Amino acid sequence: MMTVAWALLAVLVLVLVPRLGAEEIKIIGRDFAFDAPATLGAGVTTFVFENPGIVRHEMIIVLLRQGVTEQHIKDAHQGGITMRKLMGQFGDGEILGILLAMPGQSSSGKLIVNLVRGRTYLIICQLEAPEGAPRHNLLGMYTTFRTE
Ligand SMILES: [Cu+2]
Repeated sequence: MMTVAWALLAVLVLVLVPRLGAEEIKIIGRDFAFDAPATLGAGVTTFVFENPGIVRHEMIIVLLRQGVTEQHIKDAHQGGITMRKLMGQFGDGEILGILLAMPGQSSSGKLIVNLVRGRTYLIICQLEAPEGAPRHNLLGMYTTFRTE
């Protein structure tokens, strides 16, 4: 009887575990732009981050408030907005997470986000590398994606 129970448990683990963050999405952070899908499915999603560039990059994921579009974000960047102001004006809550990657490497960690259907998310790098240079988002290192 115990053997049957363990066998059932093993089957459950095999069936259920891959569903946790099953959808793995690779985001590429270049000097200075992101390659990311324009739309993603809702649900638990695992993000990995790859940096083929020559400077260090990050990818921060932010849920945007309802009604905020990529154009709002573009316009804000034209005005040289800071990350703090960007979050205050357009963010829905805190940042969802962050991954960092050294030049020519992938992030050592992954980020699991439960994406909500019908929303817009921002991916942004606001690092200042090399030091004293403009922050990467002001050089174009941001993008948005929609969920469906
Ligand atoms: Cu960057």
